[in-house]
Amino acid sequence: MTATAILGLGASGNAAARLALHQGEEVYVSDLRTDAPTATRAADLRALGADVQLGEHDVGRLVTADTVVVSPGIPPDAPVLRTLRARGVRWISEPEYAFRFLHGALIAVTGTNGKTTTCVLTAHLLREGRVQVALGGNLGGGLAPAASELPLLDPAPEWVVLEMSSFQLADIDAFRPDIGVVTTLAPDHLDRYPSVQAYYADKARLFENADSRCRWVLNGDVPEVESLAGDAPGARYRFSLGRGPEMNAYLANEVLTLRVGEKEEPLLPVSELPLLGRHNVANALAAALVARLVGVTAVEIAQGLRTASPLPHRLEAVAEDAGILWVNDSKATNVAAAVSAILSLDRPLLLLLGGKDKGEDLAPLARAARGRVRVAICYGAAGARIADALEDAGAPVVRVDGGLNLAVEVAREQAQEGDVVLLAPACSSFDEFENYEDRGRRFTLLARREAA
Ligand code: UMA
Repeated sequence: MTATAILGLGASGNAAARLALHQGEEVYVSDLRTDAPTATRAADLRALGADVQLGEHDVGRLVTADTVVVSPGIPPDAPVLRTLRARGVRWISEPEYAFRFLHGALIAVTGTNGKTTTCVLTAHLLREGRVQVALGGNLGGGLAPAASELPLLDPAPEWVVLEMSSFQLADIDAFRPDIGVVTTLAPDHLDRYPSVQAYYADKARLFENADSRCRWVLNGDVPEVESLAGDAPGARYRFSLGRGPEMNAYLANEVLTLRVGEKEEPLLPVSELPLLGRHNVANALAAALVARLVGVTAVEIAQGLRTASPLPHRLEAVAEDAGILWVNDSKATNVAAAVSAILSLDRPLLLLLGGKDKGEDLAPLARAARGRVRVAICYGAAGARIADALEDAGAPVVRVDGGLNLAVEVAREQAQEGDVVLLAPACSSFDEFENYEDRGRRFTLLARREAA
């Protein structure tokens, strides 16, 4: 019997364990956590026949396993991975494991920002074209299951749309998408990677097993995306906000337009896209291009784009009160995403910035904030460093010695009719919250004056 060991019992480990059990494998799962939700997941898996250990990892079991599957949240310098590396044990990421059993053609979407919106929109457009599609991977937030749940779907979908983070791409082996998408590229996760290059190198693994049948959908506005693809085989298609008909998806007089073959196919005017923000126009172009490559017609794509709905925590308007609009962009967990949010809204901004510092260069944030942000309210663990950077660049700053609650209180005091109070914190949430969804939910409750 094949022995499969799974490190981590979050959403990834849980799904991988169930898939391995379904394949009739001997399954060992371990997680350092011993809290109640983890214990419940462990009990459920034990009932299905897995051997689950909480509180420590048994290296002996890992070393003898045929396959070791690692959850993406376990950093490469975690003691258990250092030990495995020293013992010459190789491991794979959870989507790589899922890939071995996946039915249906695969669309894999990566990029620093825009992954989730592009994935959800792509699946929506495929459905509009009556293509049977399943969505999964890194999305989280209850939006879609982990990759390993998808091979168990019955009936199997024709197409699978998978969101892939750099942490998941880091440990692939044979993973190869039929259509691979890179939405954007900008520095991120510098709390885990030693350099931006190391982060990009993991992203570049999307192209590692490329062959001539692959099709690549690339952001034509970001030169680093083209560099990432290098000389990978396969056909290339590009989308762009700034360039014209030399692209395959672009804006012609503010109309989203496709040109995959000879013919130009207008889809719909930007003003009719029901999503806030310029970056969402780029995401829509990417998704439309993928859908067209799958065979969905331009008419169906246009119809799908008209009925697209905003995702929670991504430039989501959550309250309007006395002429003040409250916008939750808690998913803006890095500088590039926060900059994109700032540039997307054309009303005076009260911008909430802070959280756990990821060590990013804050200069682009300071540049974007200057002139556009009426007041930047800096809070949480990273608040002081952000406030220093913005002040140095001449942006108006209020320093809050506390967390999100206090920051919202200050925003409420300072907001005037016509303002937007925008949570686009440019940081992860882990200094105060479980995750960005938790932070976004709290902000929403506070904005609506519903918080306890
Ligand atoms: N652990 C150990 N040993 C260690 C270190 C950690 O056992 O030495 C355990 C932890 O206690 C934890 C588990 O390993 O229980 C790690 O779980 P995880 O953090 O990988 O969490 P999952 O629930 O499996 O969620 C992961 C993704 N999380 C991360 O990449 C951090 C989810 O992406 C994803 O939705 C899910 O797999 C399914 O694919 C979230 C995310 O924040 C949304 N992603 C980042 C992002 O988008 O920026 C990359």
